[in-house]
Order: sequence, then C-alpha cells, then structure tokens
Amino acid sequence: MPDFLADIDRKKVVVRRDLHFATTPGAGRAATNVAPAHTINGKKFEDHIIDQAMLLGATEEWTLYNDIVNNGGGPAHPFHIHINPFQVTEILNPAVSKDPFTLPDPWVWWDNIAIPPAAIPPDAAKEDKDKLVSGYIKFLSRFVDYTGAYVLHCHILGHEDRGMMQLVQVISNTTTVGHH
Ligand SMILES: [Cu+2]
Repeated sequence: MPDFLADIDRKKVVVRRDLHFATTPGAGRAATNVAPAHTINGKKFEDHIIDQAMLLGATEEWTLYNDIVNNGGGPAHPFHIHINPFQVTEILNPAVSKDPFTLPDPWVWWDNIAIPPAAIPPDAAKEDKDKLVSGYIKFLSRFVDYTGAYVLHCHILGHEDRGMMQLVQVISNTTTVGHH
C-alpha cells in the first residue's frame, strides 16, 4: 500500500461540515406543473458562488444527510466530489436500522456513494414507530495537491442539472505576503 493511501488520521480533523441534500417533489404533470427542486443546504447551484472553501492540506470530516421533505424520504442521492477521494467511516441507513454502522478500518477510498433516504427504522422504539429518520454518510477527506475551484454534486443527472451541486475551492495554505 503506497503511503498516500494510508488511512486518514481522525485526530487531524480541523473542520467539520454538514451538507443537507433535499428533494422536494414536484406537482408532476398536473395543471400546476411544478418541477421538483433539488437542493444542498437549502439552495441550488449558483455560478461564481463558493459554497465550501478549505485550506490546502486540511483534514476534514463531513456528514451528508438525505433530508426528510414533506413527511417523506426522497431518493438516494449518489454524492460525488471531484479531485480528492474520501474515506467513509459511518453510514446510517434508516431503512435497515436506527443505529449507524461504523465501518472498520482500513477504510475504503471512495469518490461516489449514495446517501440513504430518510425512512422509519424497522427496529425503531415503540414511541418512534411513525418517525422518519434522515439517512447519512460520514467521511474523512484531505484536500491535498490541488488549489482552485471544482464541484461536488449529486450524480443523478436530473438532480445536478436542477441545482444539486456546489462549488468547492481549495485555497493555498502559504502566504505571498512577506515580512519587513
Ligand atoms: Cu440526487
């Protein structure tokens, strides 16, 4: 195993981020003809707007949620980010269990993974039998080598093209300002 593929050191996490993926169903082909909306953290993609900025070399932990919308679970959103792969450490798939699954190390490197939809866990406690729970994915990533802008997005074309995408920018961790 080459050194650069060694597991990310959790103790080096400097930033934690939560990203919420949400699909609001449309009104279909009814007279109103409202298109579904696909958002991340409540907004659609906007060109030139940087949604996530980080320093080169930073280690971060991200949690991606598949939100409950209109008392329902949406589709699974296959999350994809360019440039740097990530290591998934924890998954909550509420269609399977109310308890998250912790992945044993050594972890797998991913560049695409589905965020499980919200569901009522089959093993929910009696008082939670009608409570939807958001699915989530937790991962560690390092922003190595590359400075500049790129994107993360849902890999379902109809979702990303309707706005389920964000601009990411990795910023140099050195300064060009000298001392006098
Ligand atoms: Cu999607």
